[in-house]
Amino acid sequence: MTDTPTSTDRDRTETDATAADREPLFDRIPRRDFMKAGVAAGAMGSFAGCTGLLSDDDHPSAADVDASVAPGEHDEYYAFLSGGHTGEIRVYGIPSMRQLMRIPVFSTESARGYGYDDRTSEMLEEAGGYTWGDTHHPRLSQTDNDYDGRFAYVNDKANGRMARIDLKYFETDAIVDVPNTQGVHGACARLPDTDLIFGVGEFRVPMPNDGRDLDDPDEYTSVLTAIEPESFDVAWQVLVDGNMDNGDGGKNGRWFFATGYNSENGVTESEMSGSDTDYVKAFDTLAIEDAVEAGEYEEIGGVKVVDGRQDSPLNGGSDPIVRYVDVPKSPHGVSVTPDGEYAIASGKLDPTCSVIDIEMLGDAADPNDAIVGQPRVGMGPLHTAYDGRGHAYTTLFIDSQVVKWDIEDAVEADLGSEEPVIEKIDVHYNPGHLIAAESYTADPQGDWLVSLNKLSKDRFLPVGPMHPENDQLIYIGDDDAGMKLVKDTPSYAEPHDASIVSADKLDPATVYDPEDYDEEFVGPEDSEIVREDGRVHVKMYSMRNEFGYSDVTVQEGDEVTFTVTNIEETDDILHSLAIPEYDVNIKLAPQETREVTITADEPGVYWMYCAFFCSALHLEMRSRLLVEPAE
Ligand code: CUK
Ligand code: CUA
Repeated sequence: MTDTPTSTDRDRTETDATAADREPLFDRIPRRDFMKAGVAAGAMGSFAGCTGLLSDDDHPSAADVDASVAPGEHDEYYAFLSGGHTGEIRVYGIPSMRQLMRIPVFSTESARGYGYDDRTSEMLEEAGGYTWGDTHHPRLSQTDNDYDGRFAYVNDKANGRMARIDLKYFETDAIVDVPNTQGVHGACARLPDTDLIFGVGEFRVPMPNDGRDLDDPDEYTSVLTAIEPESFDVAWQVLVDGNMDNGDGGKNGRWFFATGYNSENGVTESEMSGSDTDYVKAFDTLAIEDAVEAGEYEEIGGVKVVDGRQDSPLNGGSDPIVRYVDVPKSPHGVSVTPDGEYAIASGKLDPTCSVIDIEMLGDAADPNDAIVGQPRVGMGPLHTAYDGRGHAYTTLFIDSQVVKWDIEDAVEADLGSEEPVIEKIDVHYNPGHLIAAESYTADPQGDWLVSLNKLSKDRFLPVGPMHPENDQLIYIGDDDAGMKLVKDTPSYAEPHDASIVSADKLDPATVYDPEDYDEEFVGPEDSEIVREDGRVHVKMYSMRNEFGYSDVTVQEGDEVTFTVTNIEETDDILHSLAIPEYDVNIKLAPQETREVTITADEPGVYWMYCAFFCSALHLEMRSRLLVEPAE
C-alpha cells in the first residue's frame, strides 16, 4: 500500500468493518469507567458506517517479520513499562518482549529488599509513607532530544508523587511527595535537555487541602508541578482551570502541553460533561519562570505557586503564561512530534486528533488558530506515537485498533477529514497507550511499536476472573507492506505507558561501586559488633557461603542495626540477609552494602539466612540471631 491511500483502499477497509472476527461492540466496551455508557451508545450509533479497518488477511503474515531473539542473544531495545497500581516499572527487551527486570518504585518489594532496609524504607516514609502507588508514565532523561541513559522518571497517580530511577543501577533513588496536589497523572520533561521534570496534577482540591473549602468546588484547583531533576525538589507550580490529564514537553525548551477535562470545574460526571470542548493547555515555561523571578507568585504549602487560571493577570497581556486551546471534549493523550513542530492531542470522546502548530501558538492572537489539522481517525483515540517518517500511530480504544495516519496530510486536509488515514490494524483489545521505538525523541527508530491493550479476553489460557492484559508487538518498519502484528505478551495489571530506548544508549553497572552509596563497606577485617546503651551495631560481610558471624547475641529490647556487605566481585552472585519473624530481607548484590535496624523484642533463636540461591551450599549460608530474655 502506498503512503496516500486510493479511494479503493478506503472502500475496502470500510467493507471489512463488520468482519466476523470482530467482537460485538458491547463485548468491547471498556471495563474502566472513563468511557461512560452514553458515549458507548453514541459510538454504537456511528459504528456501522464510520470505522475502517483492514482485515488480518490484508496484512502480510507476522511470519514475514523476524522478531526472534535466540537464546543467549540480546534484544536491540529496552522498553520501560509502567506497572500501574503495582507501583513499579517493568523492563522488557524489544523485540523479544521478554521481561528482563522489575523496578519497585512506590510499593515495597521483598526480592529487592525495597522498603525493608533503612535507606529505602526512610525514602518511602519521607515520601508520605504510603504502601502503594499507581505508575502511569515512565519517561527517560534526554540530552539534545536524545536518550542519555541516565534516569527514568515516573508519576504516582494515586498519592500525587513523582519518582526518579537511576539507570546505572536500575533502582529508584528519589521520590518527591508533591504538595498542593492529589493525583499526579501525566509525567514528562522539558526538552531538549531534561532540565525540568513535570508532574501533571489531575484532581482538583482546595489549596492548600487542609480542611478549608471542603464543599466549595469553585475553590478547588489543580496544578502543574515543575521539579528540579538533580535535587528532585519542587521548583514551582502553576494553578489552572479544570482537571488535567496527560502531558508532553516541546522539544525547544519553552513549551509544555497538557490535556485536560472538566473545563466546567464540576465534581460529578454530568457537571463535567456540559461543554462541547475542553482544553489543551500550553504552558510557556519561560514566561512562568520570569513570573517566578519577578515574585509574581503566592507561597502555598512551601511552594511558589503562579496563577495560570484564565482570569489571572498573568494571562491578561500579549504573553500569557498559559494558553488555553479549545479542542473537542475530554482529550486524553498529547504528544509532540519528533520534529517539534506539532503537539497532537487525541480526542478520546471525539473521533479526531487535534494537530496544534507550536510555532503558530506562540504568535497567534487566538490560540485556537494554532489548530492546523484535525483528522478523523476512529473511535476513542487515546494516544499517539511516531515513526520518524512523518506518520502518527494512534490507539483507538473503542474500535480496538491502531490507526496509522500522515501528519502533513492532516495539516493539508480539511478538519474532520478521513483522508490522512493510511491504514488500521486490529489489536486485542481496547488499547490505551502505544509506544514506538524512541518515539519521544527527535529521532524515532521507526521499526517497532507496542500497543498496550487493556483487555486480553480469550487470547491466553484462562487464569481466573482477573485476566492478564495484552501488550502486542507490531512491526511498522515497512510502509508498503503495512503494519504487522507480531506478538502477544500477557502482562500483569497494568501497564499504561512505556518508553523504548536503543540498548546501546544505556550502560548499567553490573556490580555496585561502594563510592556511590553512604553505607560503610564491611570487608572481612572490618567485622565488629559494637554495643552501647541498648544499641547493638553488627557489621558483617557476606560471601559464598557464610556471613561474617555465625551467631550474634543481643538482649531482648536491644535496637540492633545490621550493616552487611556482599564482598563478592563476581557478576550475578547475590546474597541477602533474611531474618524470620523480624520482617527483614535485604538484597545484597556484588559490592553492595545495606543496613537494617530492628528492635529485638522477641526472645528466641532466629535463623538468619540468605534468600538468593547463591551456590551449592546456599542452604547452609546462615547465621543465628540469639535474643536473650530480659532479666
Ligand atoms: S494513561 Cu493514565 S489513565 Cu492513557 Cu497516559 Cu492510562
Ligand atoms: Cu548467599 Cu544464598
